[in-house]
Amino acid sequence: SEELAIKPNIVLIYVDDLGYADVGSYGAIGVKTPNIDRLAENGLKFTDAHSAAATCTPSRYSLLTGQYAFRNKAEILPGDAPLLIRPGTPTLPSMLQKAGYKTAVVGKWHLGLGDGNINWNESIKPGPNEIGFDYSFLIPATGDRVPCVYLENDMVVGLDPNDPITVSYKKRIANEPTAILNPEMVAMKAAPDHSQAIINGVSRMGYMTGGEKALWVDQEFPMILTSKAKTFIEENKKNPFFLFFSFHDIHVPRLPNKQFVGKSTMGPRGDAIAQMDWCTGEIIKTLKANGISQNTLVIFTSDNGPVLNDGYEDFAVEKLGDHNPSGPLRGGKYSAFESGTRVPTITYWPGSIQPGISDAMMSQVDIYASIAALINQPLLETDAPDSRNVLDAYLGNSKIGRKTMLEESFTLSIREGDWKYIQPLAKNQNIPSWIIDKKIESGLSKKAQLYNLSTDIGEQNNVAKSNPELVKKLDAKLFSIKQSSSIRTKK
Ligand code: NG6
Ligand code: CA
Repeated sequence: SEELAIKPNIVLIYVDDLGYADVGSYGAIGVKTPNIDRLAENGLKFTDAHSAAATCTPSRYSLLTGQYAFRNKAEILPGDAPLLIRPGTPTLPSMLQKAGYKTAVVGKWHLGLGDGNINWNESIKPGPNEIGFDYSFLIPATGDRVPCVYLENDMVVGLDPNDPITVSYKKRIANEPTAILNPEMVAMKAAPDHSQAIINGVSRMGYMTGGEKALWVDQEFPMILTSKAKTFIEENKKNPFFLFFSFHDIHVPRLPNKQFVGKSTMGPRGDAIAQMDWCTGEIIKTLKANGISQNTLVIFTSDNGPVLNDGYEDFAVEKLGDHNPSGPLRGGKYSAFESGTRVPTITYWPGSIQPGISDAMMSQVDIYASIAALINQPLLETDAPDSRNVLDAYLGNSKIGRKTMLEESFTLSIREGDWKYIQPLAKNQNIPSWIIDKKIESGLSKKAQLYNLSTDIGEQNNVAKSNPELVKKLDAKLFSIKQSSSIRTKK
């Protein structure tokens, strides 16, 4: 009907830590991703589309608020952090609710919950329901952080009141074992910073006791999360809906279901990609089976670039073979280089998006304003202040996305066309020691960096010295973005 055509369903498939070349259609070698490849073949595949930041929390913050993460000092959060997006903040799902959509988030959250000092045994508010989601089924933070329980709306799922949950990121709670004290209890060795609570034989960050019956089984994530997503789609097929399907894959700890073990040549990291591909296929199948594919815009993307060893010995490095998660790009998760934020991105909408490839420069911070434009939902000046309407590029009607684009990492970078400027660290700002320990190509430096991506996509030749005027200009542009008041209409 007419109304359905104006308000398509929106399914945002958000993978965790998926690198630019980690799927077949972007050059993967060690794993097959037939479902995602089919999306790319029948949809629009972007070659220069970015998450807003090189880590999870800042990226998701920007995606959901249309505001740069640095404006709210968004950083990777511990598992008991308060809700970062405060109730009353305009969000992508609350904008969609105003337009009559039913909204849901299923999967990894990692944006904090409550107001601090969470009691996991009671109703936990505020959470996603207070910032625009009608329904939520969550992994509260990450798989490597306690608490290891699902949260459905405001309550832990399956909690036994006689076995209350206690969580602490400061100290051991009782005399429970830890991965440091009892290494024999964990199958997969973890780094010291990941060696506190042992839950399901897996070492985690933070301490947790109780909630025995409510504990998740990591290997069941694909089935449980996919089935919650399917149910939401089926229940809402008659009205416009927004589903934020937020994978835990391929984040650590990588513990794929046995049906995916050995599906790649790369061990757990590759098998987790195969598992993620399967789940993606299930979502697409569900849309088809319910006769709503032609009426649903699917956006497939990732929250930041790839990482191999991220706290667990799962042989991601040893089993890589010829597979290069970043393809031609330099860096990865945490990095200011392109692979920190340039991620696989596909828009798929049978009948409405023509299959093809787009080189438009895109940032996820713009999804908010672009979707508002798609459904004709007016925004106030103060809504989604950093988000721009680049709908034509998302739909393939224009080859131009952003002219200037910010990339956030532990510093800020700015792209203008093929030029990329990475801001030097401040005098008193040091590279985090774990970045150095892990030998991550962070792109952080006390020196200004300028790269010409048209001839140097791998960011090998810093041409800042020979282009002082351009450096000055881009630095000034960055400064003006930082200073600008948060008003969307000011460009
Ligand atoms: C880092 C963790 C890393 C991972 C990441 C979150 C250390 C040294 N590293 O702080 O293991 O959990 O946070 O990943 O603690 S993200 O994709 O959610 O941003
Ligand atoms: Ca991530």
